Amino acid sequence: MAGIVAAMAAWAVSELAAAVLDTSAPLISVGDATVDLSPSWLKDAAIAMFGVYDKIALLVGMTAVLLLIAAVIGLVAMRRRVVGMLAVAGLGVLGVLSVLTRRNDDALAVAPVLAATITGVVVLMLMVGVRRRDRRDPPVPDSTPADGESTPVGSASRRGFLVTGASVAAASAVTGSLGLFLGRGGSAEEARAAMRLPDPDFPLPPLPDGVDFGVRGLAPFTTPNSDFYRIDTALTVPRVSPDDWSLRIDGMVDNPIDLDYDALLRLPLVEADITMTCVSNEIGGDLVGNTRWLGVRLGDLLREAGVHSDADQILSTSTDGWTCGTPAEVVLDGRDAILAIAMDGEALPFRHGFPVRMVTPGIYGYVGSTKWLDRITLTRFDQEEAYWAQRGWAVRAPIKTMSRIDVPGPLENVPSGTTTIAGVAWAQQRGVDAVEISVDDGEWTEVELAEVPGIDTWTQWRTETNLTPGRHSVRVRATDGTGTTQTEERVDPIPDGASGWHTVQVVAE
Ligand SMILES: Nc1nc2c(c(=O)[nH]1)N[C@H]1C(S)=C(S)[C@@H](COP(=O)(O)O)O[C@H]1N2
Ligand SMILES: [Mo]
Repeated sequence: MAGIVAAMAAWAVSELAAAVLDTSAPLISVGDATVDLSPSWLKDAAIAMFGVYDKIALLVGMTAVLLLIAAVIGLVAMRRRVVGMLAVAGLGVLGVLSVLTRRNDDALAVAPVLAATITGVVVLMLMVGVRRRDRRDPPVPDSTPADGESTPVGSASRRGFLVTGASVAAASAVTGSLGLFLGRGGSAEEARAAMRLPDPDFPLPPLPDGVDFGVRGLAPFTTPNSDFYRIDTALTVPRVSPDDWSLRIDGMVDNPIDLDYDALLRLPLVEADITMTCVSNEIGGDLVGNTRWLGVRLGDLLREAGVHSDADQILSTSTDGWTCGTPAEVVLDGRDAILAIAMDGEALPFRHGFPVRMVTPGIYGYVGSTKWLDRITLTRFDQEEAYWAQRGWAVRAPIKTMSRIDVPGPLENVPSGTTTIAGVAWAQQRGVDAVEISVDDGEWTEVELAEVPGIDTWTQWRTETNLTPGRHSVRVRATDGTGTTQTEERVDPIPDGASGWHTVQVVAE
């Protein structure tokens, strides 16, 4: 109990210190460092087991482990005070190290760890001291033998210890909650809520009427922001206020650029319809979403900065330290690579990168779509490696042509006779020219395609087919704007995206 109470107090003080100093809470930094240091197989297993709850699972597991360590340190400290204190100091050093590896640009982030360590030592000494006093001067019990040696360690003799422990725990709960409340990023929330989106200087025409078949169960052409998939390494969603946001573009450029949020909004604002896709998306998976983005063309900014001809990588960093390597030629080739401030007519949600993120059409998210953008440095692939490149993923990763069956769902029962089959297909930067389906390995037949606003979005497709009663398999494949048909060869997402044809089994009755 001494150890656990000391850990609670240390946590509470660290949260409050982090909130007051406006830096990151040590628990989160330690969690982030744990994620970074974990081998890929462990991360994959955690994602497979906990799905979108993987971050919560990590925090719960980490807290349990820390409390266990704290309890052991408490027990040790009761016998050997110095050893207990040294153990707490050791944890402090580990904390400082993990904070430094995560927030090397923010020396203040060390302060909450130091505050937590000192608090841990003080509370532990206090608890040990009280326990020793309880033992030395046991209250004289009236119903137990008066023989000191055989006095059972009863509740009365623990009173001082229990009262102190409960008080510290209660104070910690209040302090910690206050810290969490203050550190919630309230100013960023208010700023986002109060924001009025500027009108685009170069608006797109409204979406064509025919982009959406409106088939039930088929992914809508525009993914609502609330349904947009989220993939990132951030344990807590960064909450950066536009007032605190600025971007530096430096490295291999003639004129480094510093830009705050207002200056960004004064640049020409464009709209772009772009379907974003995660490289981890499995065949038939839903780590893909489409929307209309609002932002500033990154290529124009880079031309203003004057990119050196031998710089081939745009290394972007997010406020939480994640890095992304984008091929310079991709952003400079004229496509709609943008610094986005809004999606689907709304300021970016915090989960999707508020206040500013990159969106680069045609390449997977991990190589072109940095959220919570902080810095852009022009460099070379042979000099610097970004986060996922360090972990074995490809450096250049154009999105592969892919098609998916949404209707009917897997193993869904459908009425026999005429049945609707529908889905989406994407081949960003090339466009989708045709989609075909094959029932029970029969002939490929072309299906109807919905309209699209450009080559960077997915395309809905549908057809009616006749199914006899019984079980059937339906496959789909797309052909992109260059005339190349999606490959049948099944490969896993790592290192540069899954390929293969999506097949669903359906039962007609
Ligand atoms: N800061 C930051 N940006 C990031 C990531 C990240 O981990 N951190 N993940 C990338 C990946 S892998 C993808 S697929 C897209 C997903 O963007 P979304 O969560 O808005 O859908 O964000 C990219 N941008
Ligand atoms: Mo991704």
